[in-house]
Amino acid sequence: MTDNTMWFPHLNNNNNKTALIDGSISISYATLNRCIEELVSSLLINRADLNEERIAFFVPASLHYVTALFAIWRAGGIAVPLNVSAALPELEHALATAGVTRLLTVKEYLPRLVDLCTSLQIEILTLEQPQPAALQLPPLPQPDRRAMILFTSGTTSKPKGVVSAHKTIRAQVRTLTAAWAWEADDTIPLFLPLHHIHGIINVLCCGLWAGATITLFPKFDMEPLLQQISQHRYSVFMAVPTIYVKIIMYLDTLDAEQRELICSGFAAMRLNVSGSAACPVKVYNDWLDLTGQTLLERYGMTEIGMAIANPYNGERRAGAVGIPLPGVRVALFDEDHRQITREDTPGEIRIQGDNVFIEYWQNQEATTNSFHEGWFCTGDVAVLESGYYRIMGRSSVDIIKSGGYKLSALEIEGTLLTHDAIAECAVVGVEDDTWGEAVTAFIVLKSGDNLEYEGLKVWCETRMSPYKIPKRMVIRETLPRNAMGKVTKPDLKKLLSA
Ligand code: MCA
Ligand code: AMP
Repeated sequence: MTDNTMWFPHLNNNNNKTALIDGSISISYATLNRCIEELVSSLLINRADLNEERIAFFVPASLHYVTALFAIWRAGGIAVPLNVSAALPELEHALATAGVTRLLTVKEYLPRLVDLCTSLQIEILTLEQPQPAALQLPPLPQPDRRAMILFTSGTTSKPKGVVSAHKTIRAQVRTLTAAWAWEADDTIPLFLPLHHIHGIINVLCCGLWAGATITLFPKFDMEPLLQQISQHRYSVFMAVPTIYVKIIMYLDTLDAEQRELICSGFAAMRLNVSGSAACPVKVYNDWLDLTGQTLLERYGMTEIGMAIANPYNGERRAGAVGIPLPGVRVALFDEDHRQITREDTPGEIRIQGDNVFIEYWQNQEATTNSFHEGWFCTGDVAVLESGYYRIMGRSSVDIIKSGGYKLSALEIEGTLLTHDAIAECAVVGVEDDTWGEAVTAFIVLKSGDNLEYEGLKVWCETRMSPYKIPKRMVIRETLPRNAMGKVTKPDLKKLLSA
C-alpha cells in the first residue's frame, strides 16, 4: 500500500482491540471494520463506486455514526455529516446545497426527516439494518477524491460547504497524530458535536488512525463524564474553552474530596488540549492550579484543520496559539497583501499546505475570494511575539464565536428579519465569561408591535440551531448607522458596556 492511498491502518478484521465504547458496548476495530464493509456493500448495490455521490447522515455519536462516515469514504462518496440539533430550514439548506441524494439515519429520527427528504427527493436509509448485499470493496479512494462537505458559517448569510479531499483529511490527521504523540494506548472521551472538524478530525479520526479507544457521548454531559475521569479512564482530553470554564465552575460546587478525585483524573492524563476559540489566560491558570495540567492551546479552522499549536514538548504559552504545525505554512499579511516579516506587527493569518480544503462546494466565487496568490486567507488577525503566534481578533464583526461554534451574524439577522414584528435588527457577539461571545440581538420593532425575549426565543427554536439563538435582546428606536447607512456594530457593543 503506497503512502498516497493509505487507509486507517488499524481498521482491519483481525484487530480485536477496542476502537469505540458506545454506552455499555465495546466495539473492536474488527467489528467496526465489518460494519463498515457491510454498509459499503449495501451502499454500492448495482454500482462499483459512489463517484462522489453526496450522502448525508443525521446520526448522533454512536457506532452508526462512525460506520456511516467511514463507509461513505470507503465507497467513494462524499460524506455530509449533519448537525443533529439543526432546525429544519438549516437542514434543508445543507441538503439542497450539497445536492444530497441519500440520507442515512437511525429510526428514532425518521419522523423529523421524512417530509423534508420527500420534498427534496432524497432517499432515506436506516442504519440499524443495512440492506443485505454481497460483500464488495472498491479500491481505496484516490487522494484527490472529494471526501467530505462540512457547513461553516461566515461572512455570508448562509453557511458554505467546505470540501475536503481524502488527501486533506489525511494530512490533517497525520500532522496531529505525530505532533501530539497519539498512540494505540490512548483513551479519549468524545463529547463534541460531530458536524465539525474538532470532533470529527481531532478526536475521532486521530484516535482511530492511532488505534486508540474512543468513548462516545451523545453530548457534553458533565457528571457521567467527570465520574469516568475520576476513575482515570482517559489519557487525552480535548475540549473548547467553554467546557473548561464549565468544569472549573462545577468543581467549585464540590467538596474538597470530590474535587480532588476529579482533578487527579485530569492530572493523570498525558495531554489536555483547548481550541476552537481563544482560551482566556485565567482559564489556563485555573486549570493548571486545579489539575497540574498545562493546557495545550491550538488554532484551526474548518477550511484548514489545525494550523498552529503550542508544542507537545516545550513551552506552552498562556494566551498564545504557538507555532506552525509540521507541514503547515503560516504567514501574516497586511491589508495591501504584503507579507509581514517583523515580530510584534499584527496581520491576517494566511495558510498553505496539504491541510487546506479544496473549495467551497459549487461556489467558485467564494473559493476564489478566499485565496490570494495561493494562500488561504483566514480573516483572523494575529501577531508573532517571541516566536509564538497570538490571535488578536477577526477582521469581520459579522463572525461570532460562541462556545466554540462559529456563527454568522448575517445569517441570524436574516432569520430574525422574517419575524412579523421586526423591522430592523443587528446581531453582535458580546464578550462573555462562559461562551466567549454571547449572541446579542438589537431590534427595532415595526410600529405598534411588541416582542418579549421569551417569545422570540420560542420563535427561533424552529428556525435555527439552539446555540445560534440570541442570549439577549435589546429593543431600540433606531440602530446607529454610518454615512453609508451601514449599522455600526462596534457602537452597539459600546452601548452595552455603557
Ligand atoms: C449550548 N448552548 C449554547 C451553546 N451550546 N449557547 C451558545 N453557544 C453555545 N455554543 C445553549 C443551549 O441552547 C441551551 O440554551 C443552554 O446553552 C444549555 O445547553 P446545553 O446543551 O446543556 O449546553 P452544553 O451541553 O453545556 O453545551 C455547551 C458546549 C457546546 C458543550 C460548549 O456548545 C459544544 O459542544 N460546543 C463545541 C462546539 C465545537 O465543537 N466547535 C468546534 C467547531 P437554553 O438553556 O436557553 O435552552 S470546529 C472549529 O472551531 C475549528 C476547526 C477548531 O479550531 O476547532
Ligand atoms: P470554524 O470555522 O468553526 O472552523 O472556526 C474557526 C475559527 O475559530 C477560526 O477562524 C478562529 O477565529 C477561531 N479559533 C479557533 N481556534 C482558536 C484559538 N485557539 N484562539 C482563537 N480563535 C480560535
